[in-house]
Amino acid sequence: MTITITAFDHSPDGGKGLARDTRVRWALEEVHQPYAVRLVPWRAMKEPAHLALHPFGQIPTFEDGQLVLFETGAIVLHLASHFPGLLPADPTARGRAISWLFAALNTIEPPILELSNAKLLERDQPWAAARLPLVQQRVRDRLRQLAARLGEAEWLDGGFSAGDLMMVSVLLRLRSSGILDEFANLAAYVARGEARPAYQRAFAAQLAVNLPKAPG
Ligand code: GTB
Repeated sequence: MTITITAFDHSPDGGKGLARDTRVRWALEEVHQPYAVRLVPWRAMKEPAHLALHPFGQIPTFEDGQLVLFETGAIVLHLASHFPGLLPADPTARGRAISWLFAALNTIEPPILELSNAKLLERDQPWAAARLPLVQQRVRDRLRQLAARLGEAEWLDGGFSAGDLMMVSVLLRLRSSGILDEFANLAAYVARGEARPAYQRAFAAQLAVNLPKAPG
């Protein structure tokens, strides 16, 4: 049975790899599982066929036979639990890696999303300029803590894990803000993640979908 995921047919980022199918593609590449991609136009995301797979009408989804998953955390954890390569065998190390996976999604990603919202969705509000520094500060506070924990280590806890995959994916969203580069060890950590062959394959695959088409 071929694993099938869904992705935007046109990502709003034009192929920068920031839409969340990239992290799922990356996990699939790390565990060497072939997959198919069904591209979903914006309109179709809110129609019954897609809502049956994803209650919130979002991408990505994951199908493997009868199993249908949504939420990138659940998808990456599922892959990491079923195939070798993304979680250590030792139960305590495995638990810590899973903690980092959740930390990426529940502690680091929320303020980063707030920053995106403040810059894009809320920029025309009369209070937008006053609020932005507060939101930026919340991101910096979390990054300072994360940078202190990472120190000069290569990955967050021993070898590369699903926790690093998710943390790097989340931090990538910050690059255009310049805030990531204020933390040299985090910027280097993200670059190490991007340099992994599995990430490169995932990035190239999403870019192939989103590259502007030549006229004619
Ligand atoms: N918590 C869910 C998960 O982790 O799976 C969040 C899924 C999600 O937000 N999906 C987005 C979506 O489907 C696409 S990735 N949005 C449509 C909708 O909600 O109606 C978010 C995203 C979109 C675009 C960029 N970008 O252009 O830079 C980055 C991230």
